[in-house]
Amino acid sequence: MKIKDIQVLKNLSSQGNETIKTTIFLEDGRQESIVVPAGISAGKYEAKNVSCDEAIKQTETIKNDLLNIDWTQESLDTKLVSLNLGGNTSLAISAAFWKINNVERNNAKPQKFPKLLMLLFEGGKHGNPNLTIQEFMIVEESLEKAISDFKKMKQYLVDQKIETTVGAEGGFSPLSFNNNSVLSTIKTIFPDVRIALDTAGSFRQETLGYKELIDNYNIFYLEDPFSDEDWEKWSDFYNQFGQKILIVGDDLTVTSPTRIQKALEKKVINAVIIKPNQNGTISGTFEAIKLARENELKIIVSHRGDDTDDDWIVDFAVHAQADYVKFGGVDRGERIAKYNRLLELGMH
Ligand code: 2PG
Ligand code: MG
Repeated sequence: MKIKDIQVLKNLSSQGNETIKTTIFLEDGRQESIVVPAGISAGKYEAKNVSCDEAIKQTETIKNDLLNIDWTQESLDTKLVSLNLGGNTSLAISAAFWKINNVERNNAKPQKFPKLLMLLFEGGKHGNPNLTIQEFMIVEESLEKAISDFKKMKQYLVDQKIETTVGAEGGFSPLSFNNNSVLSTIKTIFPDVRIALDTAGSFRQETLGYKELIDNYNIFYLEDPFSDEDWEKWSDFYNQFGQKILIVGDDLTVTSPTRIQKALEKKVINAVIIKPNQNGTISGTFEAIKLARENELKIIVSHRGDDTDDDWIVDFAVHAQADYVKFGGVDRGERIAKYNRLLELGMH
């Protein structure tokens, strides 16, 4: 596929930050755009982003190197890596190119529904910091049920006159709640539901440790229970709970084959978050997925805290046959965009 032109513009993300919208025009007349998301609680080993202005400058500077060459995804991505660009600059080009062949707007076929991690409450850097756990999610088998459960929780908060803000990813974030009140509320409303938590590597729980949490609540998934350097704690935790729950690397593994390999060697995870912008190219992201699959890790494809209206991550998740997806609560336009795309793909 030969690229005829690349355009790059400034866009705003869901947090009002500047990001890039990159459009690729092929010689055969096809074109696709991508608006790049960013993390709020980004891991320190992620591909490094550059400022929006710098990403625009980088794109303009290198684009002539990319024109009129017959690229495959792999050859384009290899070239992008060799150019040493910001993660946002390179992912935008790589993902826009990927979209051209892989995002079908009009004739999308019904697809298998990945299990959905529906976000109910959020705290940490995403919401009310009294909630030291960043994300409280429940596992759902259908979008319809997930939406109805989200609304049920909303109704409960309204009925109880609990004032709440909306967190960065569309979850509830009541100022009067702490981790315990969230978990007991979820348990009261959904006694049998399986709960997934992302502590984003910085769990501070006054009264309960992880063991009590797992025993008292129906926790089946813990993402980043420790920081990305605490290998020993991860390892002890895996030895204790690895047979019982999903132990998920996100900031630990940053969609990097090298970091995933290290986590496998140290035997600390049985599941992994996949976020293309942590890696910087689509081929690099698929390499991470391949390594994860070969080692029987569950795959969770995820949006970002500072996301955009772009919905291509849904197509990516379906294409990657993710076991689970994380697209936030049923609130805020950039999250609804993902759920609308699931609907368009016939996944109800
Ligand atoms: C996470 C993500 C998405 P952020 O930690 O899993 O929920 O948050 O993009 O802010 O890193
Ligand atoms: Mg995370």
